[in-house]
Amino acid sequence: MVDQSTVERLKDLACEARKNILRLCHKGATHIGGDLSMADMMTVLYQYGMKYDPKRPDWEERDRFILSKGHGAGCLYVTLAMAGYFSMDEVLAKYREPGSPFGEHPSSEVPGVEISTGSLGHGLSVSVGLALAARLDGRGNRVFTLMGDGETQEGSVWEAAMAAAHYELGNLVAFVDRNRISLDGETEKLLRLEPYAEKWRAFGWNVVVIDGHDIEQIVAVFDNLPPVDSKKPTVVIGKTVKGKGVASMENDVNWHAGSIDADFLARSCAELDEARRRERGE
Ligand SMILES: Cc1ncc(C[n+]2csc(CCOP(=O)(O)OP(=O)(O)O)c2C)c(N)n1
Repeated sequence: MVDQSTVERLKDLACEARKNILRLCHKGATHIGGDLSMADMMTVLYQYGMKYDPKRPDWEERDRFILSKGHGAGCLYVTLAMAGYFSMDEVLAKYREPGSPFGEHPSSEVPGVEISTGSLGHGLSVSVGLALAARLDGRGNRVFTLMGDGETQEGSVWEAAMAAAHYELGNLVAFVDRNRISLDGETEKLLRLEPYAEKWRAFGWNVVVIDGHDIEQIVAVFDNLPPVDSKKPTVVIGKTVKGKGVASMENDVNWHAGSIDADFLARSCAELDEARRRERGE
């Protein structure tokens, strides 16, 4: 079991990540609701679970990460900055500037970004290819991807899910940010996904359902991953809240994307700090 000091460190980092996400949203519009819902899973991925070296983004043995829900670029840039690929100041200076690689969707020109994404429904297919290549090359790395739940309404996702099971890709781990809201409404009203875990299971996947904001539960996912040479791909369905951490944004479809002013930024950062202090019992 993981020690409490690691958990507290990760919680501090997740709080810092949310504040950085808000800073970025003040610089220029981001997909803020989904950035905030994926922040805990992304923090644990990069600060606990994944094998990589920010000084050598092309290191052959690195775990691969594909942000399939490319509109979550804001959270990805913050996560990569906090992981040491570049500085947060650089992201804030360059975000959405003409000619900058730090656009509203991630480009492979950004260090640490494996492929450009933003057109939904492709990340799992690419991840299947990368996991298969790792197997064929005899490499021991894993491939991680993160999808939006609305994104998994795309048929291409289920073709990739079939292929992953067919090729017995136990080195593939897909996270789903199950915040139950898409661009313009609730996933279950737009195109029903439930029974969601059963669907993945029926496609031959190892399924883990967690609270996607509970750091201990996310850490436990990594502590209990099946061996890299096992035969079933793993999907982690993280139950999350869109806009998590900023009360006025939570579960509000209107905050799928947007920008915030300086006053909103200051208030939300104070709200996040206060929540973290309460959590620490201070
Ligand atoms: C192929 C494709 N169709 C439509 C869009 C427009 N779009 C951007 S975000 C989004 C909603 C995605 O919802 P979800 O995957 O649940 O993301 P989250 O709620 O986590 O932001 C849509 C439809 C797109 N980027 N790509």
